[in-house]
Amino acid sequence: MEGKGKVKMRSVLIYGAISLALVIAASLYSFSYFNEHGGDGHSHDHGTPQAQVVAPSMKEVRIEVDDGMRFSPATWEAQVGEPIRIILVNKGKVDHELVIGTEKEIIAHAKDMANPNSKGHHHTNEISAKPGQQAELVWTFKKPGQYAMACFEPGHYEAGMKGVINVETKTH
Ligand SMILES: [Cu+2]
Repeated sequence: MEGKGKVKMRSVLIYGAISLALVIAASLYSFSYFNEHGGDGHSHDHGTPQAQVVAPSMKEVRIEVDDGMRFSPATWEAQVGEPIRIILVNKGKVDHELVIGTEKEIIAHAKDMANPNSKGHHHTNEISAKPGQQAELVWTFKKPGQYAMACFEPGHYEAGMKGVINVETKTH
């Protein structure tokens, strides 16, 4: 009985920590939003990423892009259930984006982008960065397998701007 109580207490603590992190992340997010978008009259909504919960211990994957139409690294590993802070750093002179998902989802997205009627359609699995800027997204893979990332700025995907993420089940 005592053991059960302990487990419950721990989950309450974890829940509290997560809520706190959420509040902090949300305020940081809105702060940076105003810094980036404030006053220039250019409000281009890229949608709110899936989650903005950034814990200090969270695994980070920093992906650099430039106008060479490549992600660096283009291949990386992740584990199922592990939240990853994906940081897209644009060192090029044109906009770049990172769309993440299964190969199927990426291809569906490519088709969607090619359809002129679906412009302005944004997803939670997508971030974009202007030249010299960076963007980030917290992402958790739910199942093992091979996933893909791609940039759908016009012509980029076709030029080879794509990558692979190998997701494995955590082994203890
Ligand atoms: Cu690109």
